[in-house]
Amino acid sequence: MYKRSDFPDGFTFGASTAAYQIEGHSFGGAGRTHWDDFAETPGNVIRAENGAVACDHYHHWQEDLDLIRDAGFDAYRFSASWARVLPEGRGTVNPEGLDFYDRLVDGMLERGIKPMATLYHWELPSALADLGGWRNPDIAKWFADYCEILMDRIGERIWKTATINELWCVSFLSHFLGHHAPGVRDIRAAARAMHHVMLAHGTATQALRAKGVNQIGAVCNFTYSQPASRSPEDIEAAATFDDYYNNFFMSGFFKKEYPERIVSALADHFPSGWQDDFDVIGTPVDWLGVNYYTREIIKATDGPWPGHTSIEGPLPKTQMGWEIYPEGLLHFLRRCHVDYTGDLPLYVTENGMANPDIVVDGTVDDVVRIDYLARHFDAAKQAIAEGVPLNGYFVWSLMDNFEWAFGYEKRFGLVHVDFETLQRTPKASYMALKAALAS
Ligand code: IFM
Repeated sequence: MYKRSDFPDGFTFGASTAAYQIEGHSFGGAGRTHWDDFAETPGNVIRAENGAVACDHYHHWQEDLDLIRDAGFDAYRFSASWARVLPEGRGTVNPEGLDFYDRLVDGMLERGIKPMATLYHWELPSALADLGGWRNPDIAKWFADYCEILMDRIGERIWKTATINELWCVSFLSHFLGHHAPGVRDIRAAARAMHHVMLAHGTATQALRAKGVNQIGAVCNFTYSQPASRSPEDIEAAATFDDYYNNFFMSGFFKKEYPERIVSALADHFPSGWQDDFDVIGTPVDWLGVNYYTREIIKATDGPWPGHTSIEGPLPKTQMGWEIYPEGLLHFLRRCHVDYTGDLPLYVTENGMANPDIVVDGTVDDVVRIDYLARHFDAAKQAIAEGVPLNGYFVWSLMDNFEWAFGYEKRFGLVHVDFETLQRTPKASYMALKAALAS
């Protein structure tokens, strides 16, 4: 079993959540978001569920911060909702929204919890979606303006700030695969969103630095790309997946270029002048967040780019159907360090699993999650032993929440949430982590 003393002194343990997934977006004057629109459109989200109430963290935040403190976590990675701060995305500020984040940050500090803020975790204000959202180049400026407004209020008390969570999901998953809001399936929209999300990250980073905000990071999600066979076709297909999923964003940030395979596939669809934006995109960051869950088995197919499909793998799977593959975490920690970030501090900003947890006699026996985390902690320890500057680890998630297109069905929490009564019940994995962090 893992314990805190297995990790270097000062290693930061934390839990992660995101605004739309927990807060209850119908409270406190928040504006409509493209996730509300997406969820209201039949077929997009299981049972057409949305984030209107979620865990009602908006009213339960003190209880939730107590759970973080009582587990012994050092830090809490939360996100702020753009539409809560600026209901129309620009213009008039919602004072209740800023007050909420103000209270939340103070609540963390009072409990000795370091606040790690994410500035965008997917709830784009609908008013900006109406203008093209991530397809519109002006989004870089809109995003930077919102970041400045929020950070003017809370920035001085924030331990570390991430700009945009999981740029692949914001762009490719949402505009090419259409699985997330706005649910677009269009190669040109995807290419534009992929570039604009990079530009928005860089523009906001520069604006915040100019205001004296320090410790700004980028957070990317990584999925290990495993060719389905040794055939040259499958190997090339897996390399393409690896490039548009894992390398595109890292290469933009840290090498100021996009991978050649992606440029040749998407160059006709990138916005004009994209080659001139890399000095902004590559604005230095202070740390990198690595979100890691699984691998995919990639098989080449006939047909248009990217010319592959994912097939089912042989390993045990989580409730999401995702294979449990901790070796992938070690792989990406090594790869980030060696290929991209050098001595830059790394954090695992998300890792965890969904499980169909139920409460029996007041407890939740999620032993599979205890094992999942132990195996991924081992991968992290191995990376540290090899010299990777990994400084912290955040479990996804503190509590069960709105799992996007899967609604409330998939439970990722260390804490069980009854979505009828909103009762929180710490699971066995929470208790195990609490014991580990105390030892
Ligand atoms: O719930 C999500 C989170 O919002 C972003 N990273 C992956 C998690 C699990 O799917």
